[in-house]
Amino acid sequence: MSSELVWSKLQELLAEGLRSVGDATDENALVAVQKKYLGKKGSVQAYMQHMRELAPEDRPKLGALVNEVRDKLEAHFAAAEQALRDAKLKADLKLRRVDLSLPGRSRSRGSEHVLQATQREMENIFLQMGFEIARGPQSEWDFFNFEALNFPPDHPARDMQDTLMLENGSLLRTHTSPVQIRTMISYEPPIRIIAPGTVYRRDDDVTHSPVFHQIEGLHIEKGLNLTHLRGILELFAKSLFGEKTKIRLRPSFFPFTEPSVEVDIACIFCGQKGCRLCKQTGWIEILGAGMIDPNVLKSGHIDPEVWSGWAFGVGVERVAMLLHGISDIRLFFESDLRFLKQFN
Ligand code: FA5
Repeated sequence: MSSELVWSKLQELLAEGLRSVGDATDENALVAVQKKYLGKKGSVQAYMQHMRELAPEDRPKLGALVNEVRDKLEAHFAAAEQALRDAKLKADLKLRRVDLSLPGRSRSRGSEHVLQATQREMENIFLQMGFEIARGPQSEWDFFNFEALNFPPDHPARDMQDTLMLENGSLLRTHTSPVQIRTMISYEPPIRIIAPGTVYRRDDDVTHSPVFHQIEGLHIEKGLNLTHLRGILELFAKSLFGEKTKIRLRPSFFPFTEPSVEVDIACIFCGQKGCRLCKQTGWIEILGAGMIDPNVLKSGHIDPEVWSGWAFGVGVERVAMLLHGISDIRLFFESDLRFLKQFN
């Protein structure tokens, strides 16, 4: 083929390509045209095969011309593609009508969970009294959860708190009391801490949840006795439930305290006349407490001849139920917004 012929054929090809682009009415058609003219095996590229037939001085000209044709076609394709997209968008927008008179969609704001708020309120009371916050792990060793707290290996009190064992031999802690031992081992007395956290037990009814929260209190100082414990707990109950709130201490048993007590508050629902929530007794239990057993102080490397201490463990859910008059503990964990929103 002579070079003149190649030139004119290429010009024809360009004109034909441009026409085909103009005829393509949708994206698929455009892609097909693009492939036909510009693909690896496309018509423009095919002209390079004529290179060998040309005089050597004409060959660079052919390369330049093929490039020029390709560039022109490419620019045309890009413009056509954009035009098709614009047309599609325009048609799409035409179909949608924005009704400015409709109310806007507001985003609902999250808020603190009622249990979190209750825990914070309880913590603040003790923080104001000079207690500090300590924390311990939820997967705990038998030593801290039971052994150091004076539960002998076969003690029946372990059964009451039966819980999940983990593969590495630890367990899900059944109370926040292990933080007592961890704190005693790590700090020199005097010690005044509260330890809030999640605990786990094999419990499940309207007032007992398998996962719940406690706040442990621990005070170690010289010369402490039960009246100090009583004084602090009375102040705590009055701050939470009101100035007129009465508390009572009942003898109880915990392996790690001696003497041990269970603390009740006078029923705030019926004014002690007797109701469903206090089971007609006029009193509602909120926590366990006592003077720390000397064996426990020894487990914590503290000399019981020099130091004495008291401790308590209060249930956060129990307090929240009392504060808000809730009779089923499971409501806290169901994440039903109709229930949760009433506390905002
Ligand atoms: C204890 O857990 C002791 N560790 C408390 C303690 C600490 C005593 C320091 C002495 C010194 P108890 O099992 O009674 O005790 O639980 C304490 C409180 O946790 C209860 O009064 C109750 O408020 C709450 N509680 C116990 N079990 C559940 C449960 N399954 N669901 C919700 N709250 C619970």
